[in-house]
Amino acid sequence: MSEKILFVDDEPNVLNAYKRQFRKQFLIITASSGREGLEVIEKEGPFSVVVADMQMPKMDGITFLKKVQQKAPNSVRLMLTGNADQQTAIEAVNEGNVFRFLTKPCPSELLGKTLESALEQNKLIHAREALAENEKKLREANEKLAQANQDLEQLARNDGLTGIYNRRHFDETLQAELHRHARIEQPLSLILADIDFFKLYNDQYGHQGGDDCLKQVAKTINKNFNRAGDMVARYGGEEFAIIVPNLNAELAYNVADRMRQAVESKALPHSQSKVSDVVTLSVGVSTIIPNKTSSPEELIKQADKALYLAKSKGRNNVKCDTE
Ligand code: GH3
Ligand code: MG
Ligand code: MG
Repeated sequence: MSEKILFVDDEPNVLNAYKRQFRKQFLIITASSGREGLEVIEKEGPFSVVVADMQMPKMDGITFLKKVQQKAPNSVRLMLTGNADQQTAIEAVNEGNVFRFLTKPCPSELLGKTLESALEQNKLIHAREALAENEKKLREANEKLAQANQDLEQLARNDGLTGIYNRRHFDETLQAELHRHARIEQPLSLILADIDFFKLYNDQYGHQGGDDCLKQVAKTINKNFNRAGDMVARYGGEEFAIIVPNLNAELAYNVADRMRQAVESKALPHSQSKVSDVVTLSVGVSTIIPNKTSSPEELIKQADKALYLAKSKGRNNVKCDTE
């Protein structure tokens, strides 16, 4: 399809001359006033190029082209002017309202060449717009990708039910913390917490009830550990593991017992428990100042032993591996 060009001039002879000159190359539409020109743009736009005479009654060429700029900013605007108005025309170009101006009478070859470069300019505008649109799409796609990666990472690190860290992330962190504490020669503690009589809880309140209970307990435990470096994870089933850096055995016992009390104070009813009428935890704590040969298994085994002791000594209590 040929390019659409709008000529606006108050002299019918001039408009006819333009038509004759360019109708083979372009689709030429004409209007005899600024007002009519704006109507044509509304009905038949968009135009690649709009050419206006400067001196027209009622609405002059500059006012008209400024309106075109607002209405259809992608149309490239040209102005034809008599010698007397050159200064105004130059200002219009400098202010960006008009792409080029030509003096009247304009040799047809020059007008033809100027129309061609205006059409090039119009293509450039469209290409730039398409580029910006593509860049926007690319940016949006990148943002989505980054979000998806972040979600994936979180899925890999977090437990689906409770939202706290999962066993995999716990294993990695414990290994790293052991190395770090061997280097700084500081004690590292591992706390294992297990819900008392949870099988009976499930039997009484159903699996969904059990899941809700696990969520509540996980939240309560997580809130209890908020120092930098503390890490709470779901170790499996109804067991939770907490890595606590830089505390001696006595202080580790204290934070573990504070957690046990926090869960008990939450007062989640557990009618079938044999130690309480609310949900309670048995807790085992192990603390070591690791050396280069210390392994996670060692620390876990010690904490597990302490937890077993807590179970056998009546549940709803905290035991250390030193006992
Ligand atoms: P103890 O006081 O000695 O710890 O007894 P317990 O009943 O808590 O321990 P046991 O290991 O016998 O049972 C644990 C129960 O936890 C059994 C299992 O069905 C339940 N469980 C494990 N994972 C989930 C879970 O994701 N959701 C629910 N609802 N229950 C779970
Ligand atoms: Mg258990
Ligand atoms: Mg249990």
